[in-house]
Amino acid sequence: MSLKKTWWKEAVVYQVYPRSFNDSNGDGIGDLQGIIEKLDHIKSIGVDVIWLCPVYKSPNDDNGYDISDYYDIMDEFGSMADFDELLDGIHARGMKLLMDLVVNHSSDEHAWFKESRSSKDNPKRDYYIWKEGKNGGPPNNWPSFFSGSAWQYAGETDEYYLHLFTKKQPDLNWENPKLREEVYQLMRYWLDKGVNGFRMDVISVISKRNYEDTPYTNFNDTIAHVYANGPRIHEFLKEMNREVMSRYDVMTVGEGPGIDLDTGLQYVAEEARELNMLFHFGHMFMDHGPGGRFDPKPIDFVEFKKIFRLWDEKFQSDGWGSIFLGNHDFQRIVSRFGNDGEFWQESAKLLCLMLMTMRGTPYVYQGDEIGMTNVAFDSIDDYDDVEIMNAYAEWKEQGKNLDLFLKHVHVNGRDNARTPIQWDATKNAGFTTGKPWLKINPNYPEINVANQQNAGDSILTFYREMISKRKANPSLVYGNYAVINEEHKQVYAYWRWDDSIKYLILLNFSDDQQPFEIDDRFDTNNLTLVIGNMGAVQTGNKKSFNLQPWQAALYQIQ
Ligand code: TEU
Ligand code: CA
Repeated sequence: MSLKKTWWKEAVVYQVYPRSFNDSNGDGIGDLQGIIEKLDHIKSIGVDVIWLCPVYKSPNDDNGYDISDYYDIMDEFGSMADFDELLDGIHARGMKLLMDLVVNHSSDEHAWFKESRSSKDNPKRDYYIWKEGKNGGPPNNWPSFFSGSAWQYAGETDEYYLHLFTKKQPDLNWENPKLREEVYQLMRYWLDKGVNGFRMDVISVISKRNYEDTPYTNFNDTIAHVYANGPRIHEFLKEMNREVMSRYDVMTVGEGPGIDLDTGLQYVAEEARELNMLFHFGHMFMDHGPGGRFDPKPIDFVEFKKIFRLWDEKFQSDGWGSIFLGNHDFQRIVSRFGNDGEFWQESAKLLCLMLMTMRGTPYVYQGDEIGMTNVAFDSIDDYDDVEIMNAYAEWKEQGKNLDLFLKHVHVNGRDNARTPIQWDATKNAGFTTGKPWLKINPNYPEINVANQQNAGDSILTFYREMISKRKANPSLVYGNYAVINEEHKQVYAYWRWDDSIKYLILLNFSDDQQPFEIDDRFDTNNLTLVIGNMGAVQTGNKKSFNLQPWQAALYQIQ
């Protein structure tokens, strides 16, 4: 049993990527008034918290993850008055708001960086990380997450600055106490406005090690052992908690590339007084080969289940987990982990039932509640994501096969999750009256909110029903977890239980019928189907089941 009960453990979170959510003024870009128009839709799903991706002023080199003013709203998204109206609208509906805190780096157009780069001795120089080059090149061999070197030469002072992401995202220097105080001040500003917490962007990499070359060729190893979990990370997060979070009733979730089972608990243990929970990436990077996202390898389903078990074991008596399968950085869940063709509806519902029956706070990414799928644009020119475009340029420069690259983008590119939300079957899926900033998935006439809104068997209806079941059964939140026959290659089955109630969850992650034998942890002679995506599972006797393709069921054991 997890220890203390609290609101953010019992919450279901809905992630909004504003640029693609809803456009209210016809400029083709989603905005804050557009979100306000759709708050009743979000509320209708039954979620408690909205995680809002960055809305601060930004040149949008990385769609808002490059912030040029932490105290103002991006022009394309509206004004601070719009933000205040949005926050009031969220609170008026009994929901809470998490902002996206991006403080590993700022934009190179931030006033701090403009001053910092101008000379070697200005007060803001050490807000960023500057090093002399070596042998006519960058200070070391660190690669950027977004292709190329993690260093950019700046002629004004004949030095290089560090940017783990794009060259327009210079890393902030957390060794500098003045910079840290700037961050705490901006955090207080938003919390004093009534914001209820933060999702903290790549928080695992804010403490840098020495600047030795990375010895690793596999990028994930460089992330884990060179960039993440640096020497002062816990000191910084404890200071941030002491100076800011401890003074508010807030929820914090740290995005933690490179955080693994050996390091995870240090960030979220109750006594650590750092963060409430984490996004780890064990299951999200497992199909990334040595070269990262565009060097894909198949998902190992047994490994997928093992990762969930190991993390659940890690947090079973301390700390807390997040449960997510997708977000704005990964392809659509029904395309990645389900079957977005023949079994689109069944598999979308199966993934929902999994998200809502695990121990940890579940996160729903915008559009997954209607089963939005990957998209396959014909040309690289139809794509926007800087990670895609930088990698494309690198493949081109290296003379690699660009048709193959486009195929990888169709499968793994982040823009799969960034096509505009499909509200209805009218022009531009009801997202905008203008030209959408990114093309809309051509399947919007078939997949949209309007035609699922009142359909009893729709994915949207299933999300609403499933989330209400989770909220009505706190044992699904705090109860124990034990996987059944983890080695089975197609079925994911597990028990959830506490002193008062026991559940059996059966998920057939395959296109074929699957006979499945459960273990005898509990007596299953008297099962009640709580919810399923296609009615009750056929059963030979009370221990052997015959699961239809993509069948999902939550049973209560009487
Ligand atoms: O993501 C960091 C991150 O880990 C992912 O970007 C992922 O590692 C990357 O796509 C490589 O495959 C956060 C934000 O979620 C992302 O949108 C930003 O681009 C990034 O940080 C920089 O702020
Ligand atoms: Ca707009």
